[in-house]
Amino acid sequence: MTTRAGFVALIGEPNAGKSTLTNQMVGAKVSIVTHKVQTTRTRIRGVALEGDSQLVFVDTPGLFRPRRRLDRAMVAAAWGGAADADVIVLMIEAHRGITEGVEVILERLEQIESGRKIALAINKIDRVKSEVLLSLTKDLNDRFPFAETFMISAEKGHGCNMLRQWLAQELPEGPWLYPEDQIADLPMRMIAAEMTREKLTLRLHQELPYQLTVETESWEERKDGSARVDQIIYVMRDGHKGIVLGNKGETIKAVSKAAREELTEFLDRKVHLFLQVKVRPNWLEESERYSEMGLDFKDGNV
Ligand SMILES: Nc1nc2c(ncn2[C@@H]2O[C@H](COP(=O)(O)OP(=O)(O)OP(=O)(O)O)[C@@H](O)[C@H]2O)c(=O)[nH]1
Ligand SMILES: [Mg+2]
Repeated sequence: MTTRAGFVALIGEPNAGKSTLTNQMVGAKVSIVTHKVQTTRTRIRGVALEGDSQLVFVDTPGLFRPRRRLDRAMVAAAWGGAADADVIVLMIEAHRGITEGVEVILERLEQIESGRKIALAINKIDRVKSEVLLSLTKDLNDRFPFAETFMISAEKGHGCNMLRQWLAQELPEGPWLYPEDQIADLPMRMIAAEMTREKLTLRLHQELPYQLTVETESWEERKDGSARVDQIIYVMRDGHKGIVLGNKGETIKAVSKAAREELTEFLDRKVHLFLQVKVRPNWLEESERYSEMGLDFKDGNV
């Protein structure tokens, strides 16, 4: 039996649906998803099988014009993911079409192509009429020599089987890279921190989600089979701490409950989750915060 295996990088503007597609392909939630831009901060690998092929999807942070050190490190991680992949899939939002951000990505793609196949996935087709899709497909293919174009709904699953089948036969021959039953390779403490950050991002408004980070401080396996997980939410200002806690602590309680439920389901055992909020005005400039997120601090240098 000839097996195939390799890396498929999903790239695109923030909110394109990269994490949703990763989860759809894996068949489990390995990467957090929100309606807000810049949710994913580092490369997240999710593993899927198709016939004799093992596809390692590399979900990446969205590509945008970075301002802060964190933004630069995120964008560098995204392009790094693309550069290391066997196949690249550029995801575009059907209803937004060719934005200025997409133009910038297309220009840069030419530079990193180096003989690799780059496919186009027009996502969120559930939001537009089919005429829009035809002209968008033409316009994009006029601008870049995509190996193939797919029209998908990452959320609803439309077109995802065809994309997966195509990707599976594009990967190089070789042994599988992960054990058959492995679906992600992020350490559990990071997955748990991401779950909490997702719940915070869903509940907090405006800039606050971009000004906090979550770290798992300790993870204790208990004799009764449960786990005790302690996490710290770093915020930049006292005022932010108050907002994260909420009136009588109701925000943090709701976040904690939602994150605990998700973690319990993921681990299939009881979890005791403890969240603490700390004010750390300069966390965006601390290298340890970046290594905890899975980012390279130096990538953020101007
Ligand atoms: N209608 C519709 N919404 C979708 C589809 N795919 C993703 N979404 C929504 O689009 C939003 C962004 O999805 P994500 O998967 O977080 O996008 P992303 O590209 O990972 O975003 P960043 O991590 O910020 O770069 C979420 O609200 C998703 O539910 C789709 O096929 N149709
Ligand atoms: Mg994402």
